[in-house]
Amino acid sequence: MIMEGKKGLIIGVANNRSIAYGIAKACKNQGADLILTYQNDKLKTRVEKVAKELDVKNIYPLDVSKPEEITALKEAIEKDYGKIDFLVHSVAFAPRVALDGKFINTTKEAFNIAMEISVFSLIEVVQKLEPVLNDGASILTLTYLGSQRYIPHYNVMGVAKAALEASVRYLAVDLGEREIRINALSAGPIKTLAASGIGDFSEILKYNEKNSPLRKNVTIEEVGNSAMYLLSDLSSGVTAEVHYVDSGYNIMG
Ligand code: 0WD
Repeated sequence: MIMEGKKGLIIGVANNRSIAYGIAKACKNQGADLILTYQNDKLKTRVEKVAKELDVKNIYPLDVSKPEEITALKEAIEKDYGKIDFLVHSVAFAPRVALDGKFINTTKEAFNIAMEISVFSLIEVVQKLEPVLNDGASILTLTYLGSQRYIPHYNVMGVAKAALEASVRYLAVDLGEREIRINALSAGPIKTLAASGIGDFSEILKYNEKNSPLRKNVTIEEVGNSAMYLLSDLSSGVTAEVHYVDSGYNIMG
């Protein structure tokens, strides 16, 4: 059991199609003790269901745009668990209008929201939760190839993911002092709630399936297993990395 004895917080489960759910399940199957959060009351029942299935004792409210909720979460973890060994940030958001049409029309408001929820949230969560992370802990965030290349409709989210990947590199140096690692997992396209906001998403899925070396799309189980490797001691020499789990699509010209 690779995750036996490890406690971890997973942020970003919206339902049982979420990438974060795939990661939670993989970690649970290998013996991890999990803590989950829910963004708001609307999503609470779904997260409760997942918590029951994965034998999770506590779920906590966390809207990453509310600093007081991040602080409250840190205090709750400290009280209920002491320290934790891994942390998953699987959260992103941009206003729907910004994920269709032309990038050139991005408004300052959409830009700021995308950067706040999808990038700054990682920095703030790590900043505020660092005291409850054990030395040698592992942090993982989720990114997408749209950070490196033009992907139709991904627009402002591509810019946000580029900033997210750069943030991982800068955080890695600060956290490395305590042997805490941080990596990004770049997943291929998967049909989730968040993905449904991206224009022509089903076309992207079909194109990737046809054109990736493995000729298939990845599943949340595959992403979950690779994520578990990055969260476990098996990857103790890996930090500041962007790891592609995309059927190899990123190498195609
Ligand atoms: O193809 C995909 N689905 C890919 C997703 C390919 C590559 C990367 N990713 C990334 C996303 O950009 C995101 O960072 O994976 C991460 C997880 O996304 P997901 O699993 O595709 O989507 P979903 O199941 O919707 O989970 C994302 C959740 C939100 O769901 P909705 O759809 O309701 O926004 O992020 C959470 C929320 O639960 N979230 C927040 N959590 C706390 N505070 C906030 C917030 N303010 N905003 C969104």
